[in-house]
Amino acid sequence: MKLRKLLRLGNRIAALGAACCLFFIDMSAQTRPNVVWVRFRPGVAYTAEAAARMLPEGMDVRSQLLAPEQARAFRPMNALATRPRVPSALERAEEKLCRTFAVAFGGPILPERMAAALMSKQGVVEYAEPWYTDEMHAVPNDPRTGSQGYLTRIKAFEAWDSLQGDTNVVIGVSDNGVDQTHEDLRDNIWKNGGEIPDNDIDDDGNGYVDDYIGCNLAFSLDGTKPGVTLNPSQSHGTEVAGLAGATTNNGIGIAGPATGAGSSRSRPAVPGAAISSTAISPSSMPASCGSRC
Ligand SMILES: [Ca+2]
Ligand SMILES: [Ca+2]
Ligand SMILES: [Ca+2]
Repeated sequence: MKLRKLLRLGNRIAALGAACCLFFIDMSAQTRPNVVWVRFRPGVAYTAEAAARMLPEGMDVRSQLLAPEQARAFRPMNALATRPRVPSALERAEEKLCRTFAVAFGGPILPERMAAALMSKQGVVEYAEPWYTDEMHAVPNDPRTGSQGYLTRIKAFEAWDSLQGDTNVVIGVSDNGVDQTHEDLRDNIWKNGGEIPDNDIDDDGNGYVDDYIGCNLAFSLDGTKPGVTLNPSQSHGTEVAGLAGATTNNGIGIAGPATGAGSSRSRPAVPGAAISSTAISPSSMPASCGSRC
């Protein structure tokens, strides 16, 4: 085996080992979420525009296996030909590819179920099936991951194969406070080790009093104190913090792109960014409103 090949294999094994620390690696056939393959019946659709007209509302054509202008089957016939030419095996295969499309859809619908629904349109659909892939991807065990379509769009699964966060990264969320007790956030909340909480002193001299778990810049508006960033309601700040840094692979709720499974500085360091909250508006109103008022 050549050296370059060996190095590539070594890197792959190392990545697999690192990924296994946090994620279950599924190397069996997977289905890509929110996308299915659809092959229309002959003559129904050979362009993305024609395919889109045949699809239910809310479905979008993402790609076509083969464009007709690239297929022999669609080259202009010889004007001097006296009788129809029998398509070759290659042309027959190309014709099928030209009416096959990857189709995206939204919502928490399993690809298998969407494919079955499309198969019921037997008049126009020849077959529909999930996009199976045997690629190796890190798959967290958080039960609501399947409803996080944006993870696919930002290629989070592919990224997690190579990198699962950095304990040196702290994500700042400037909003209306965060519920730091939330079961999917509490292990990823960053704590400022240089600050003593609730003593009305800026211990680390960074200009902010009691910023042990984030910083409250709106305390004078909501009658709290500078160090109080807890917003126990299901607030906008909590949602934003979860989208960025929910604890990943803890079997609870959603997965955060930054991963993290207990990366607050009071715990042993493991991959994943931590969350620090800066309340810039009273807890009773969203940050956007606070900035306008
Ligand atoms: Ca401080
Ligand atoms: Ca203090
Ligand atoms: Ca989670």
